[in-house]
Amino acid sequence: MVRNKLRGLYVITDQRLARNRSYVDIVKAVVVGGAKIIQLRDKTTPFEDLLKVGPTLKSIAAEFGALLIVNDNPYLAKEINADGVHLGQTDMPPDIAREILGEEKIIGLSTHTKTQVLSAQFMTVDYIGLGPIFPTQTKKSPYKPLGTEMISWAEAQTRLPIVTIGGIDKHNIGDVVRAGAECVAIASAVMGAEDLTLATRELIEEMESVKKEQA
Ligand code: TZP
Ligand code: MG
Repeated sequence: MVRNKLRGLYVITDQRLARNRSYVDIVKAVVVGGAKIIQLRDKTTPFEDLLKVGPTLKSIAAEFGALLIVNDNPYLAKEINADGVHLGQTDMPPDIAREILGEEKIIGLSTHTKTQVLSAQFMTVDYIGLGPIFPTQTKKSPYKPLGTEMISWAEAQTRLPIVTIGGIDKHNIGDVVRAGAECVAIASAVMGAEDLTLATRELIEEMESVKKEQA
């Protein structure tokens, strides 16, 4: 069931890149554009403020059949009844997040190397993030860009749904889909756009046109 939902465009919030638009505006704009998963990624706003806006964001996403995933913090995810949490390799271990969230919620884990991809299969995770695929400014990371070859490799190695991430935009999303990606996560190519809905829609159209080309 989770596997079926982890497809399409996964949009990661970045309020600074979105010129401080409100979360309600950001989430509305991207779900109207067709995003299927929204990740609330905010490392600076106080927990209490995210707690206040969270339930509204969850309702907006649910109204459009989209999932709301919280970055880093399973407690926030639980409190706002989000659909799940996304963890990095140095965040809380997935099995502790599972204790907090229970079996029904989604747990995602970032992976950056072949070893991390293979190890994730033995953890209580529902999908893996794979990246950075291309160079990105959004997150300082010691990991070199993996390139699209890594997508085909990972798709062949693991049964976990894969969410590709890092430096993906309308010019290269086609290559990511051609390499086998079913779910693509994007921050700056949406958050930095003047019109978030249009940017989301254009990325989805490009994904779909490449999929048709392959069919
Ligand atoms: N980690 C690496 S890139 C990224 C995260 C969380 C966010 C995606 O960034 P962008 O702006 O789409 O490259
Ligand atoms: Mg994290």
